[in-house]
Amino acid sequence: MIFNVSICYIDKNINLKYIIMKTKISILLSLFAFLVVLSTGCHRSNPDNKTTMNDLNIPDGFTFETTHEVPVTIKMPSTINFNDSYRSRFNIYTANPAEGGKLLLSGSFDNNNMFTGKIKVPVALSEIYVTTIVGDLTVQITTDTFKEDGVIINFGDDYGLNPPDTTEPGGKSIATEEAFTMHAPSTTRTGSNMVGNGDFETNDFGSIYFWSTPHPVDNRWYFTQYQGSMEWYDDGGDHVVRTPWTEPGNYYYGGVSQMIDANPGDVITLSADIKSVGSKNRLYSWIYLIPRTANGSILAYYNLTYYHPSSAWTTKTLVATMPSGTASCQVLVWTNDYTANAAVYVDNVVVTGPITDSDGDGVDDDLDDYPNDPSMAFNVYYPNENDWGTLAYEDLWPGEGDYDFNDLVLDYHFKSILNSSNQLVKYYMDYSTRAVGASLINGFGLMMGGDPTNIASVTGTQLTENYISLTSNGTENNQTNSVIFLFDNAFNTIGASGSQFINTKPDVAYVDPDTNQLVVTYSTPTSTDVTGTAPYNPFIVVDRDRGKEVHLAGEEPTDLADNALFGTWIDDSNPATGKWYQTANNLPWAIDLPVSFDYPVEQVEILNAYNHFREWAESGGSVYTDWYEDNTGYRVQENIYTPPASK
Ligand SMILES: [Ca+2]
Ligand SMILES: [Ca+2]
Ligand SMILES: [Ca+2]
Ligand SMILES: [Ca+2]
Repeated sequence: MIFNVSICYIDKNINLKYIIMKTKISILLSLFAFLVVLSTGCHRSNPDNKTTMNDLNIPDGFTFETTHEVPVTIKMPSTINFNDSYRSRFNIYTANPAEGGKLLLSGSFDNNNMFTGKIKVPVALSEIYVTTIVGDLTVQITTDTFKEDGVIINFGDDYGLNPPDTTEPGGKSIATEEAFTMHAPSTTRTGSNMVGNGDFETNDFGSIYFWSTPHPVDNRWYFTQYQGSMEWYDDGGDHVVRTPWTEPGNYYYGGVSQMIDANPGDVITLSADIKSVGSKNRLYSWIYLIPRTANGSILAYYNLTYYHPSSAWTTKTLVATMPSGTASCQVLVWTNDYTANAAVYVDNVVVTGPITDSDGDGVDDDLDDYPNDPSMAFNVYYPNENDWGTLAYEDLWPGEGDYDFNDLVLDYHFKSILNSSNQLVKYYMDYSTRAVGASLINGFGLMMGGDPTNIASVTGTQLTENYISLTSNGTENNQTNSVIFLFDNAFNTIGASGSQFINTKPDVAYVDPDTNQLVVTYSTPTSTDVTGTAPYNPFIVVDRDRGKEVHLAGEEPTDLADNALFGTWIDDSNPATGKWYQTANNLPWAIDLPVSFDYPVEQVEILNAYNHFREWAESGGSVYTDWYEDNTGYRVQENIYTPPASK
């Protein structure tokens, strides 16, 4: 073991930093060798004796991404008319928010009833939870569950436009055999119930011959009589309506109907709890919104199918926009029951609408994060509503670093504000320099897509060194894209420790990091398709040399990078193939993590701090996608910098 450990250091290439720090190296090496000898991590974690980054076989094209962009399409039912005055909202969470899921993204639907966009999520995240006005879904997002066009989520699968049926749907494809299990919408519903006796606690029912027989708007339910009648039933103290328990010929179809007032353009939501008792194989149910004109003519048959209802109460939700000419709307629960000693049970019918949208931006007040500001609608977050991410850099590019990824360790959290057309209006980036394991003076910036003149202002930056030239709106001069500099001297963003190496050496005083906030405000709201997604294209500028940029692997430099540096020293960037900021072995100079990263101590290569980094990297990111987490056996704790407060 000791021999292996020695190899780690004897083999290491001499680099610039070693020369600069020559006097401190021998002390550090002996201290470090001592620490590693105490540890069994290097030996245990590297059965192939791959103890340096240069030993790794990294597949071409792998850029050390711990996150990826997943294309997502959300399709809403065709019964809803999305337009400039109605856009509604979806939310995407890491999991069901009722079970601790964290908000990632929100947005609205376009005039084609769709959202099409990208979400940036940890590769390790295997599913997301999507909430909309029509229901909630858990959706798989692992790369083997979607194709090139991404994840397609269709909320309209069980929607229909046909009149109530009187023949058994037997031969038809069963719409309820869904790929996904739809849950009742968690979206807040405001407004009073537009139907009377929605919980069926009162035994007051009128009769109509067939579902189409006219009846008044009177807050009262009507049972159809054409082929038997539904029953009012005491279900263990809770009253419901159900199909006949025993009907002549075991052949029943019919329903319960109520008429409400409605107007053109009203967005009406109907939900009902439905279950089966007895054999469900020949039980079928539908919920209908049937808008009618003033003289009773039918304008549409908006419906949602629920075949073979579960024996557990399930909430089904139908949303529709009332068409031109609407004066009233029939709320109908329609059922087919072809089985003796079995029934479809219905309870808790709730009808709400129309929506209230005080600022007229198309997003209901109760879904609008800024209900009185038409220029803003949604708060979205990165990495999510609660957690911080980390950017970790090596700063000797185009020379070789020591792969401890602590020359600059910058934590960040984005809160962005979108308008109701999903355009970026403003963002806040909280940032905190946690470590500067460097002797060079480095700066940090972000390149975003889009014309810099779309930006009104940039605040919260710390520029003191006079090598960054800004335009009047605070973006960098002479850039095609929007380049925002947060700081030009990382040492100014963290206090002094008495050493050049701040928060990377256990024997040097700890500096409590500050948090700063960048605020970027747009004058022309810009689609996130143009700006890209947070954290955009972040980079450091090394040693106050503006041309010397270090980006994440695979990310393009800005217009002000010195192109003469590409392909020099050990950099193997090749603009022709899109290879950027990787060595011939495909090693990077920077990594981005969707968590607040516990980085290695000074001069410990990352693969000797994280036991599964090697497998993750050599697999091209397909195994141990969560290598950076604090799971059992994942870390060599003594090789990871631990602030004294948390020791
Ligand atoms: Ca009830
Ligand atoms: Ca609104
Ligand atoms: Ca608003
Ligand atoms: Ca380093």
